[in-house]
Amino acid sequence: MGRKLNSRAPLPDLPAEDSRREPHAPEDSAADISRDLHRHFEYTLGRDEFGESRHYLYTALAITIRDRMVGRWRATRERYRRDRVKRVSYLSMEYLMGRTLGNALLNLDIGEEVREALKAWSCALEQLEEEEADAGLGNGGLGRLAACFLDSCATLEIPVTGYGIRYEYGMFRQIIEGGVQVEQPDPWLRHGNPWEIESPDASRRVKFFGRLDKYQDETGELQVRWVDTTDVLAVPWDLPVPGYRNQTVNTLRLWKSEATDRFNLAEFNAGSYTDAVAAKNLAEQITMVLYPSDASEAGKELRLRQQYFLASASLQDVIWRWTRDHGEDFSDFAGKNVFQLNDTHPTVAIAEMMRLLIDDHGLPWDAAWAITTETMAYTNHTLLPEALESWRVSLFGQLLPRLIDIIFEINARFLARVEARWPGDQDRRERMSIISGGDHPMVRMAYLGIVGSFSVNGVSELHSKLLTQTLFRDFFELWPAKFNSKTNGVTPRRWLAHCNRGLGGLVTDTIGAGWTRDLNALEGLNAHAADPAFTSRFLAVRRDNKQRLAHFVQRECGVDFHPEWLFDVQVKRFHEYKRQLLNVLHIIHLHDRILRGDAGPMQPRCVLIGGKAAPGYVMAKRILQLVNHVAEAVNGEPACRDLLRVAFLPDYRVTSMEVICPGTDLSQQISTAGNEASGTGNMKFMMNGAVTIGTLDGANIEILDAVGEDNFFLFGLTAGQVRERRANYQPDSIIAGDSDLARVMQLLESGHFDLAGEGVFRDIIGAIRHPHEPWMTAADFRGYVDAQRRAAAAFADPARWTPMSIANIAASGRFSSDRTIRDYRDGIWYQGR
Ligand code: 26Q
Repeated sequence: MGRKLNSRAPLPDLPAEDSRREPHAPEDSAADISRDLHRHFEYTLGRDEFGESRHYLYTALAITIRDRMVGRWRATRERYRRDRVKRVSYLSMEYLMGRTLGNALLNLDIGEEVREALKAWSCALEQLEEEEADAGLGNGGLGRLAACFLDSCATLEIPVTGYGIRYEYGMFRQIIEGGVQVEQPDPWLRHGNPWEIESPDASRRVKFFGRLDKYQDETGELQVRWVDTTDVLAVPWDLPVPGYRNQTVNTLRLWKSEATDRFNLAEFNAGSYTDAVAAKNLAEQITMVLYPSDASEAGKELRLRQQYFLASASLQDVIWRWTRDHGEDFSDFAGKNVFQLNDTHPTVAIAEMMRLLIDDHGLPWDAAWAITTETMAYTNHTLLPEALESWRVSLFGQLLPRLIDIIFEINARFLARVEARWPGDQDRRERMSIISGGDHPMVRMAYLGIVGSFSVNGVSELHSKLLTQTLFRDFFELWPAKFNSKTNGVTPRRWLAHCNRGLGGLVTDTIGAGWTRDLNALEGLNAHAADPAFTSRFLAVRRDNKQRLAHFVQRECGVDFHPEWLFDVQVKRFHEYKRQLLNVLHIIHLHDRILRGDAGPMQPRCVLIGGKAAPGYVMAKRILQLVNHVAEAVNGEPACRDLLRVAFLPDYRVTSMEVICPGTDLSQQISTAGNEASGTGNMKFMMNGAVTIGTLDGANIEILDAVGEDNFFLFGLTAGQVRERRANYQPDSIIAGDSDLARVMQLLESGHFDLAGEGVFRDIIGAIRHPHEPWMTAADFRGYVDAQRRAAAAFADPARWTPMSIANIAASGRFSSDRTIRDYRDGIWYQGR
C-alpha cells in the first residue's frame, strides 16, 4: 500500500546504530507488525488507504505496539499476585511522561522491525513520532523524576504502581508574544490517547463535605460516621510501563473524576433533571487541569480536592485488593505494602489511611496508626520555606471534616510525645505542631508527612543535610533514624539510548551494550578517551547532534545557530533562585565587550534559554521577557553577528530536552547555593557529554565529585557563605567595585533593552540592587563571568574540551535512576530484608 502522507519537515534523523540484539518473539517480526498495522488502520480505526491524516497511522502503530505489551502486562500482574510480593505505591500529583512511542520501541526492542514495516507507507518513524503529544502531566523536575522512576522500577522488576491524576489539560502551552509569555491550554487528549486503558469496574467513591455523626456503638465505643457527603467517582485509566527488554510491564494508574448517579439526582438536590446533569461539572472539575506552579499556589481549594481525590482513590484501590486476598485481617498489611509520597502533595494520604482503617475496617486507633506509620514514606523536594504547603484549618475542615478531626487527634498524640521528651518546652511544641497557631490556624502538610511516616528523605546529599539542619531540625532531633538521603537520577534509556542514538551506538560499539542496565559501565570509556579512532567518531556524533539542535532552534525560534560555536544552554522552570537573570547579565556583558571592541579573541557562542514561568509569578515572567528582549537586541546587532547568538525556546518540555541535551556543550546549573534541592537536567546534560558550569548546589556537588574539578566549571558562594553574607549584603558597592558589572547595569538602566516601553525592567534592576535580594545575583557575577571565560577558553581548544566531555559521560553512572531506585528499594521499601 505505497502511499504518501502529507508532511511537515522532520528533523534530520541520527545515524541508526543498533545495539547487539537479543532473539525476538515471533510475533515481533516486521511482517507481523506490518499485518497488525494494516489491520488497526483499516478495521480498528476504520480508515481506507486514501485516508488523509498521518495521525491515524501513528495511532494504528501505537495500538500495534500496545498489543505487544498487554500479554506481559497481565502476566506481570499475575506474577505479583501469585508471589504475594510486597507492593510499592508511588503517589504523585505529577507524572511528566513526555511521549511514549519511541521509549516503548526501545524497551521492547522492536524499533528496527517497525522501521521495516513502515517502508510500505513511505513514512519515516520520526515523522510518526512527531504526531504524539507530550503527556505533560507535571510542572518540572518532580514530575519528570516520577516518570524516570517508573522506567527504572519496571526495568529492575520491582512491583511498583504509580498513582496519579489524569488531568484533562496538562502543563500549559507557552507561546511568546512581544517577548512576553502567554499561556494556552494543553488539550493533550484531543486526538485520543492510544496508550491508556480505562477500567471502570475498578472505580472508587471519594467523599467531600458533609458532617460528622458521632455515636456510641453496642460496646459503648465512640464511633464516627461521615455523612451527608457529596461523592465523586474516581475512574482509573491505566498506562503500561514496560521494563527495558525484560518481561515486566508495570502500571501507571491515573484517576479521572466523574459524577456519580446519586450525586446528580438525589444528593446534590438539584431542582430539575437538567440542573442535575449540569451539576456533573462540579465533579468533573476536579481532574480538569494541572496547577501550573512549581512552588505553592496559596490555598486553592480545588488543589486540595485534587490531592484528597488522589490519596483516597489510591488507598481504596490498594486496600480493596488487600481485603480481596486477605479479608479483614490487616496484620501483615504493612509487611506487604509501602506508599512513597512524592512531596507533601499527597500527604493527606496519612490521615486518609487512618480513616479507612478505623471507619471502614473497624481497627482501633493504635493498630491503625502502627499500620500507617509503617507504610508511609515521604520525600521532600524543596528547602524554600515559602513553598512548604499548608492549608487553612477552616477550609480543610469544611471540605474534609473527618480528616481534619483525625489530623487534630494525630497532632494531640504527637504533641504529647514532644512534651514527654522535652517537658515544659512550650516553644518547641508550637514550632513542631502540625497545626500552626495564630488567627488563622493552618495544617502544615510537611509536618504531617514527617509524623506519619517511617522514612523522610531529601533528594541530594546537600539537600538532605540542610533539611535536618534547618527546616526539619526539631524533628531530626526527635527521630534521627527517620531521615535519609536518596540522590536523584534519570533513566539512561530515555536520556541516552533513545534521545542520543548516535552516542548510544558509539558507546555500545566501544564498551558493549551493558551500560543500558548498568550505567557505571560508562567508566570503561575512560580507556578510550585518547584513542583517535574513538574520538573522531565521538566528534562526528557530537557534530550531528549539534546540527540537529541547530535545525530545531531555527525551526522553533528562527535563530541561526552554528554547530562550530559553543552551545551554552539553560533550560528549566523560570524561578529567581535558578538565576536565569545571572545568565542574562553575562549575555549583556558579552554584548558590551563586543560593542566596546574588547572582544579580544572571543569564542563565538550560541546561548539557548528555555522554560516556563508560573502564570502568577510576576518577577519570573519579567525575567523571561528580559531574556527575549536581550536576545532580540543581540541578534539584531551587526557587531555580534560573528560572535554571539541568543535564542529563547518557547514551550520547553520533555520532548524538546530530548533534542537539546545531546547537542549541548555547556550546561548551566547556576542556582544560588542552598536552593536547588537536586536538579535532574544537570544529570541529563552530563550523560550526553555536556560540561557543567555551576554552583555548589544540589546534585551539582555530587556531579563535581564524580567528574573532578578539572572537568567542571565551578563558581560562586557556598550555601554557608550565602547564609552568612545575607546579613550584610551590599550589591551597590559590589556593582561600583566591578566595572564590568557596572557597565552591564548601566546598559540595563539606560533602557537599552526596553523594547516594550520605558522602565519595564525597573523591578529587575531594583531587585539586583536591593540589600535583601535573596539570590545574591550581584555577589556571584564576578565568579560566574570568570568561570564562563574559562569554559570558553577550554572549548576553543578541542584537545582540552573533548576529554572533558568524555570524562563527564564516563562519570555519569551514579546519576542513573536505576541507582536511585536500588537505593529506595534497599533503604526504604524493602529495608531489613
Ligand atoms: C504546591 C502547592 C500548590 C500548587 C503547586 C505546588 C507545587 C507543584 C510542583 C509545588 C512544587 C512542585 C514541584 C517541585 C519540583 O519540581 N521540585 C524539584 O524536584 C526535583 C526532583 O527532586 C529536584 O531535582 C529540583 O531541585 C526541585 O526543584
